[in-house]
Amino acid sequence: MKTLSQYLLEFERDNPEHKGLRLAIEDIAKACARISDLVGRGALVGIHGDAGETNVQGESQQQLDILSNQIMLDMLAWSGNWAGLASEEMENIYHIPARYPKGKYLCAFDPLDGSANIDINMPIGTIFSVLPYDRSDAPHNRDFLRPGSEQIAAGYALYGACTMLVLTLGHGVQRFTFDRSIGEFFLTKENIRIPDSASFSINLSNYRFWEKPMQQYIDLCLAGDQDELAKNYNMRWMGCMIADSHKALEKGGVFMYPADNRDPAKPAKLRLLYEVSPMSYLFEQAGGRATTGTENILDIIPTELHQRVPAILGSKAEVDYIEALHQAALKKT
Ligand code: P6P
Repeated sequence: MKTLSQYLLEFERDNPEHKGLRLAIEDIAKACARISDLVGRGALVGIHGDAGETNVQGESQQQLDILSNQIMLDMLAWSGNWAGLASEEMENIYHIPARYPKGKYLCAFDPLDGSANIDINMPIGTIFSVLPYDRSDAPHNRDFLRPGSEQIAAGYALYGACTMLVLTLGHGVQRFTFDRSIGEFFLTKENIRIPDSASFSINLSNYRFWEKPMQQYIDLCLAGDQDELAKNYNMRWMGCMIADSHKALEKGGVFMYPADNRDPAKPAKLRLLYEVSPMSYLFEQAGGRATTGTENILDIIPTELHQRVPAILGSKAEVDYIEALHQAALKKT
């Protein structure tokens, strides 16, 4: 089996315009391997539980949130591959210290997605987005506010029974599996194409807060209406966007965290720059689609680092159908 390093080297030979991307991705893979090791040891090394602090999102931080964020900063800052970093855990971007050379890429990441799962040994992950940066002066927050269509790489690590790294460099989606015994990621699935499937991931307990089209779609899925939607639907909700999305990517279906009206200040939960945008890039590279319900995710220009958007990601046919319900509702207004 091909290692991640071999895959990246061959990619670089075939795409010389992306020279440098190989080493940048290897920085991220090494960081994910370190996070995977901590996740695998959990309470044995005292990393479970609350850190007693809240992040810029106003969410209480788990110890592993802080540790994972620090590992990402430590593994990317010194390498000379990066011009700046943005994290869910930090209000503003992280500037590469003056003692280190600067690179030509920006990375936006959620170092530990699914924090509520940490202490109960359920799936968690790290998700990242890579943008090109061609200036020599230091970046500002605004340099990260680019549409997802400008990403040149995106991916996630999924810390489950095994650790997987799912990656796109704009040439399809590849899945790598971590071999702990030798510390290498091996290519275990090439060119993932998202199958069509009657499966959805959503937190049903929020039903009463959704907009009508989303309620309408779920009603149809649950009614088993063989005329309108001739499929018998299955459902999952793992409480980790990376895990639920990974299921949809490999087995088909749709991951949804739709708009809801619980908190007028937060009409959506998931963050665009380092959660929904990288995942959308992966889904589109795998032949799927990604929409807010009314807008293609990859077309959205972020207005601020931690902007939240509704997310409907999955098999093209299913996402098209859901979007049509939203468009029809718009026409009635
Ligand atoms: P809820 C994890 O906190 C997260 O940001 C996503 O990974 C996950 O899909 C979602 O929130 C879970 O949200 O409201 O079901 O707890």
